[in-house]
Amino acid sequence: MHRNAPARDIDESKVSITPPKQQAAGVTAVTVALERAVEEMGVVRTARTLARVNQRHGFDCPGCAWPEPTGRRRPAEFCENGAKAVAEEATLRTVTPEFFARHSIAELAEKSGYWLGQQGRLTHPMVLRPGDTHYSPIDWDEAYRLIADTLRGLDSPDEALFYTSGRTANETAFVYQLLVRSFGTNNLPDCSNMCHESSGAALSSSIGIGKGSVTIDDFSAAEVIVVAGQNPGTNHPRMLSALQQAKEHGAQVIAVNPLPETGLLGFRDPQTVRGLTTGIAIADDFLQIRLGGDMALFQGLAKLLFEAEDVAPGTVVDRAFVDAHTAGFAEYEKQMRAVDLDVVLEATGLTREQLERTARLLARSRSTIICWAMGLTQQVHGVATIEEATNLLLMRGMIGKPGAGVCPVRGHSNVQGDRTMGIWEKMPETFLAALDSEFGITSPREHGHDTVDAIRAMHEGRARVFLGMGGNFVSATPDTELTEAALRGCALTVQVSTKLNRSHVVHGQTALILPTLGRTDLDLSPAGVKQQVSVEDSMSMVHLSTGRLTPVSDQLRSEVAIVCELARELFGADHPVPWARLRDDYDAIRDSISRVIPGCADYNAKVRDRNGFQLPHPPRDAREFRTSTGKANFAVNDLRWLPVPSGRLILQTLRSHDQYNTTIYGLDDRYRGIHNGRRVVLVNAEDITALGFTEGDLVDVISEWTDGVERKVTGFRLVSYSTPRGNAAAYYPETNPLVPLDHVAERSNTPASKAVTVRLEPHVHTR
Ligand SMILES: Nc1nc2c(c(=O)[nH]1)N[C@H]1C(S)=C(S)[C@@H](COP(=O)(O)OP(=O)(O)OC[C@H]3O[C@@H](n4cnc5c(=O)[nH]c(N)nc54)[C@H](O)[C@@H]3O)O[C@H]1N2
Ligand SMILES: Nc1nc2c(c(=O)[nH]1)N[C@H]1C(S)=C(S)[C@@H](COP(=O)(O)OP(=O)(O)OC[C@H]3O[C@@H](n4cnc5c(=O)[nH]c(N)nc54)[C@H](O)[C@@H]3O)O[C@H]1N2
Ligand SMILES: [Mo]
Repeated sequence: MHRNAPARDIDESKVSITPPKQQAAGVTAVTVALERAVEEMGVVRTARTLARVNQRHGFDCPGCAWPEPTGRRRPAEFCENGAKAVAEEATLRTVTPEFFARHSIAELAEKSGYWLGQQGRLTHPMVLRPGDTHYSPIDWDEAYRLIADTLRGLDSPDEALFYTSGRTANETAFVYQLLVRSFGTNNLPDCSNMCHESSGAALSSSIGIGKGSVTIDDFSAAEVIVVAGQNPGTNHPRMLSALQQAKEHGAQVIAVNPLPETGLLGFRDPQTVRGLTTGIAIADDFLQIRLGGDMALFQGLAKLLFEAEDVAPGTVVDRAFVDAHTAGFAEYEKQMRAVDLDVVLEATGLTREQLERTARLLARSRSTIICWAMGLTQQVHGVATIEEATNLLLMRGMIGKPGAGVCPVRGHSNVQGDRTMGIWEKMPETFLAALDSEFGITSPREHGHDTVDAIRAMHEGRARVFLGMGGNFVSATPDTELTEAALRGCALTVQVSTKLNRSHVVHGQTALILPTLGRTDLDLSPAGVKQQVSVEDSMSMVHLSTGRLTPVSDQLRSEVAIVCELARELFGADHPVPWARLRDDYDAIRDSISRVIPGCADYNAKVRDRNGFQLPHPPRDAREFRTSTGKANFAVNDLRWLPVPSGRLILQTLRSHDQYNTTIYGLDDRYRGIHNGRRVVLVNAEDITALGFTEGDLVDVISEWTDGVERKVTGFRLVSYSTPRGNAAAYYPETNPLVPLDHVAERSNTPASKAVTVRLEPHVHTR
């Protein structure tokens, strides 16, 4: 029924380029989604599976964290890329012990991430002992013993690192952090450290909570929606439906992006018949901004808004809101009035007309939402940029009222929930105290390592055990060469995974692969009772998710089971936490969640509500700001932007339309017109000429950093593309070797993956 996984790896010489697409979704999207699904799962499993995505009794789409509509759900509540995410997980291809016997580690290390991922679902726990050339099968119990023995043998619990990727459901996240804190460390780095950490840092200090303040319904009440640093057509396709509905209610959408992303400029809703035939332009205005120019944009707009207030006093600044609910306004006003618009124009690459037009729109709007994603967060001044976006909303009173607010659009489907459940290296004292009193443990108080610090700790020999709850740490993190050396220096690396990836191949002295159930899989307790998990979306809605597919192997265990069984082995039967009970009945976990996590009282009942329930958000619910001042804080920041050094380019590393982070679904970036390959670098035509190249040339890309280390990726094809002068774009994870570990956002320690200074050199063929 299903095709075999590709036997051959990527042949980049087959790459071809066509003009970028004018419209996203539509018929092609539906076709592509179904083809991909049928190829992986066969017809029957496809039909059964896709019908349950994001439905009330179904499972939460493992694609993105965009919320489900609160009212009537359409029969197909998923998108092309959601379907690909599901197919990737629900595939019938398998990676068995025979596969590992056939392929040595050395051989697998030569394969691309694409090839590894396409081989199928992992079926058995596997071990690689010192000196082994191949992984071999291991019993679950023996695997737990091996991990527990190694952990107990460490000089300090802080020598172990416990990573989490954002697919992990709430119940797993809760027991996982409980295990880690019971063991005695806060070393809980997660994918969020590389993702929306900057949003969390900015929003916590500005409004007292690191989460977005809008709900899905606010989109229909908004007059202006700014979408900055985000490519929803690819990464949050269902957001386009929300934007389209917002437009039907009269909203204006402004796209702020260095690239004219297809979804924002045109969209055909595949879920309506009309959408299949006629498309609409989502963005009413497109500000093609220079990389890193957003802080300047927000400051420039603030200046213009203050000037508009001078012309018509009392119409722009929401005095009542500012006086009642904010702190620091006078200083902010003073600083914004002093902003030099010429610098703003240079930093953004925009025209004065564009700036004024946008300011006029914002000045008139009675309800404004600002949405953003990685284009803003993965910048050295990402935190300050998000604070400026928030300032702009605060001065107009645009928080805590219908149709207005901050909207960081999250990535992984449960990345926000994981944080709520305690996956963070620096959870507050209130949380730790509640956890301790619920379970009779003593959580450590010292903050743990985030992702970047975890890599440093391994590299310097201060950490020796790495456990990954999902994800693909080696490929997702920056500075690939250094990170690989860091992991290879570990005594033990353990990956709890669904699919094969590079983190299984770049390993410590001893390595374990623990295969687990995914979102779509039926999860039965040892007594045969169906278990359900819960997740939180980007807008703080929590609901159940139930997998129904028969797992590809009877050896797979749920993430919760793996955590609880490991804990049992590590802590023994006398431990105060009832690990066996938590494993056997997730309701017991939820009961504890209800007592430990604020806003989760009565969790078991509320999560079973048809639409789930919404977690509290004081600014949204009551214009209450639990910050240091007790008010919303206007942040005051000196302007930062990214001048381009001469003869150099600033490179952003982003996603193609055919990948999920490090999981590569296929080799086409349909919307951008790239086919059959991924090693491309998109550069402005004038820069290609100015740098002495011709479109189609093969180049090496070398990043420049203060440490003088030469970081290089080779054999990339130059593609002429619409991006501001001095800016370039290429796909992650192929370009992660270029991102220096120390090149991070201030105050969030997030790798600045959208701001790498590079030079291009002709690629010399070596054979
Ligand atoms: N299909 C699919 N869905 C996904 C993912 C996936 O890989 N595939 N990943 C998930 C995850 S974990 C995340 S975090 C999200 C990521 O969602 P996005 O943030 O949309 O992902 P990126 O591909 O990194 O795109 C960054 C966008 O910001 C723009 N940009 C870059 N630098 C700047 C800048 O300085 N200023 C401005 N204004 N724009 C800039 C880029 O041109 C691009 O459009 O998607 C989630 N959903
Ligand atoms: N240069 C650059 N680097 C980046 C980014 C960028 O834009 N540019 N983006 C960053 C961002 S936003 C993020 S979120 C990170 C992503 O970092 P990660 O979350 O670590 O990476 P993923 O590629 O999403 O992880 C994929 C792997 O997760 C496993 N998996 C999938 N589903 C499940 C499951 O249900 N359970 C378990 N246990 N395992 C599962 C599979 O084995 C799969 O191979 O990358 C970051 N890195
Ligand atoms: Mo992310």
